[in-house]
Amino acid sequence: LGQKGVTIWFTGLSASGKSTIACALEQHLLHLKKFCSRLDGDNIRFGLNRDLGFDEKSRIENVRRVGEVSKLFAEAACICCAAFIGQYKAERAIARELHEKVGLGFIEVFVDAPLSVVEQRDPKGLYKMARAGEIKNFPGISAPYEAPEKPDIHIRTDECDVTEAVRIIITYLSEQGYI
Ligand code: GGZ
Repeated sequence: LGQKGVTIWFTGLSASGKSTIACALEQHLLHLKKFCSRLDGDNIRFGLNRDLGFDEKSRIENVRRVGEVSKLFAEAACICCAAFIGQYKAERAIARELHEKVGLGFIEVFVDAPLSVVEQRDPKGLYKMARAGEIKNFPGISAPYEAPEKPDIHIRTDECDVTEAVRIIITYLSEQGYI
């Protein structure tokens, strides 16, 4: 293929725009005829990880398994776009380490928007339910979200649109020799 495998991990609060950007990036990469895949809650939590809920232990296990699966994709020379909250730094660091110890790339993209903004968006009404105590353990409200201190890429989704976000990531991938 002549393609280097890499995982692009989108981390950020619920409704920050992770899946939206990952989808748009995947489309762009497909147009470029690159071998890519996308993992997110919609295709992982209903299949491979359907036994996992949203308590702290389950989320840690969710991120651990996604780290392992994305590594397998990257090993197969794929550009793997993984969009998961991944609320803990330590868990994201483990995913990175899994990749780097076998020479695979790992790019952490911080999909960042202030809590006030994501709470305003609230597309699924989850923030409202979390505020009301109807769902527990919600990152940003009733559970921590540990933002990356030094993400490889930092995107403020309250300041830039999806097209711009994709452009930033594509430029980075190109500079790093992945595309
Ligand atoms: C947290 C929930 C919950 C509860 C459903 N708590 O923004 P979304 O809605 O579309 O994506 C979120 C997703 C979080 O799963 P992840 O696999 O990304 O999280 S983690 O990395 O923490 O394992 C959210 C939705 O699932 N969702 N119910 N109770 N998020």
